[in-house]
Amino acid sequence: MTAAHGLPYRFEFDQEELAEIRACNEQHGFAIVKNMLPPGMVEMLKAEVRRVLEDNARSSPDDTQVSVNFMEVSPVFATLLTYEPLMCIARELHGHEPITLNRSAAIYKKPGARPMSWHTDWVPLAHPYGADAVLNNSGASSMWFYLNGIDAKRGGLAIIPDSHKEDWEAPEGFEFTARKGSFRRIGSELPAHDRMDDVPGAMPVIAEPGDLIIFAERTYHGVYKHCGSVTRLSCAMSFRNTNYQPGQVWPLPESAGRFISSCSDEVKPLVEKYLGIDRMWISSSAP
Ligand SMILES: O=C(O)CCC(=O)C(=O)O
Repeated sequence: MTAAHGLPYRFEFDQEELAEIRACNEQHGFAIVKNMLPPGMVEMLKAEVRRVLEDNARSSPDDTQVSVNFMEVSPVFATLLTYEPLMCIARELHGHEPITLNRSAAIYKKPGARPMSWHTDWVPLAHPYGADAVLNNSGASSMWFYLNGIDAKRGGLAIIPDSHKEDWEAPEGFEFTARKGSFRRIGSELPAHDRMDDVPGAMPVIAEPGDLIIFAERTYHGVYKHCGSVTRLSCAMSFRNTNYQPGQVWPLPESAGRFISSCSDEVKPLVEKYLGIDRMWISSSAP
């Protein structure tokens, strides 16, 4: 495969190109792996995202529904923990150190959905902090499947290559918001910039159903307005090194406990240190 989208390096890979995938994610904060999932699995996962989120989506005026513990409630998604082509990549991203499931998600996005502002998933561990700060300070890279494919017209992802570096500066003409969580035009009063197409250095992520999108926890990203006609369905997981010591954490949620108990002996090493997520939890002191 060749370089694309005007970047002077390749960022799309075949699943066997493990070292190249890892190097691209480390150097540029993202990578795309083509044809990661077979079409049958893509269809099953679409049905799972609908099963988990569609009832809420139908009864809610919100344009987007999110599950923040999708793997716990989707046995189909959990089968990917034994899908070797994917797990080879997960292990490679973590230098073949022992890894544990960090978190998972699914998103149901209706046609017409508004854009999501630019942000980084990384949150400083500055008291008071929540579960997102703990889980997004772990060196985990998100591994997303956009099951209908994505581009700039269908509520796709936009990213800024190289923005995962700690010394990365806001794009020209923009300034960071509090704690560098996002950025906005200098002089703007918006809480965060929500246009994807006018930010220097930004690019749309273009992917087919079954492609895997990897990005680092600090990489700045946002989402285009969904101008397509089909509900955008996506799901993701991330892993962290098992030796990550988060300090304070929340009590294991019941659903996470049930999920861990339901896992086979083969999968147990990947979930024994899984924390689940409790978004109501707040740190009680500095870490
Ligand atoms: O909707 C998406 O594709 C991206 C979601 C996102 O930015 C996030 O979960 O941090």
